Amino acid sequence: MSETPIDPTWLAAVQDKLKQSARIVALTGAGISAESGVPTFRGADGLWKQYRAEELATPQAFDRNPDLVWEWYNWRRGLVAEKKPNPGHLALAALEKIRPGFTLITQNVDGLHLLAGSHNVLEIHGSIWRVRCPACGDCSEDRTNPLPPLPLCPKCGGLLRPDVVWFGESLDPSLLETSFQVAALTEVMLVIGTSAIVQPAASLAWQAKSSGAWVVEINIDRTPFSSQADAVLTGPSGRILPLLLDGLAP
Ligand code: BV8
Ligand code: ZN
Repeated sequence: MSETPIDPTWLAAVQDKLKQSARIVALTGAGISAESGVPTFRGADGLWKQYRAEELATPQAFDRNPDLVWEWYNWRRGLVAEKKPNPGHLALAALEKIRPGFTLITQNVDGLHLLAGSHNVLEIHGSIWRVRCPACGDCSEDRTNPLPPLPLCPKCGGLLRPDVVWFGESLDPSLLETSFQVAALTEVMLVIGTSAIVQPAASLAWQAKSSGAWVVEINIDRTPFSSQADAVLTGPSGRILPLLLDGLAP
């Protein structure tokens, strides 16, 4: 596929801004994992292609048909288990090493940022690798692949669920509060690979912008946030993020 050139002027402008900034936040969505082979939600190969979010990623769907919901999560866990972080994930892990004031907020549940070596990560939609027992509250990482069709809690025998945030469920209040705080205080926010549709995550970009941060959108496409961004770098994040880091490396 011929690569569309990244606009060098804007690339240099973003590199300069990152050089001058101590407090940087990245907000990532499914697009940053696309080059690792993880399907996005709304893309052509999207996870919702043959399903609709309402049928699967909601508490009602789980109550109604836990077998189908667990079948979908087991399929996703199997798919993600073979995937590796791509240069975009690795660039953000490198950024954390050279900028202690860097915070990574991700909507993704695939765990690829942690696998890439990022530590200061706010997984605001949870993790597909954790399971939680609604009956007794037990919550742990479990990479068994696949899990039984209806996995049961080792502590109380209750039906486990994926430790992710479903549509219609509130996000973890402390994670959300921290996310909005860092968004309000950051000098630069990189909004990477998200369609900026899902709330309240998408509002973090607007929060940063309205608090005076310089906001950069990195995406292969336009989004509802594009017109708000101070800079838009159009292209795959796996190509753009390493270029941004090149300019920053000490
Ligand atoms: C909440 C975990 C309070 C699960 C996810 C009506 C009733 C109830 C709620 C609502 C409602 N209307 C609106 C809402 C709020 C709702 C919402 O936002 N709905 C949307 C659809 C409008 N939000 C909620 O329900 C949230 N909770 O509001 O609680 C509440 C409580 C009760 C009642 C009402 C409100 C919970 C939202 C969390 C849902 N869980 N994931 C799981 O994964 O199984 S969301 C899911 O979508 C993922 O986390 C994903 O990250 C997220 C967002 O999608 P994106 O990451 O942006 O991915 P997408 O595919 O959309 O876009 C990919 C982008 O990447 C594209 O722009 C593409 O161009 C780009 N791209 C592709 N390749 C590349 C690339 N960019 C760069 N490089 C590339 N190579
Ligand atoms: Zn239990």
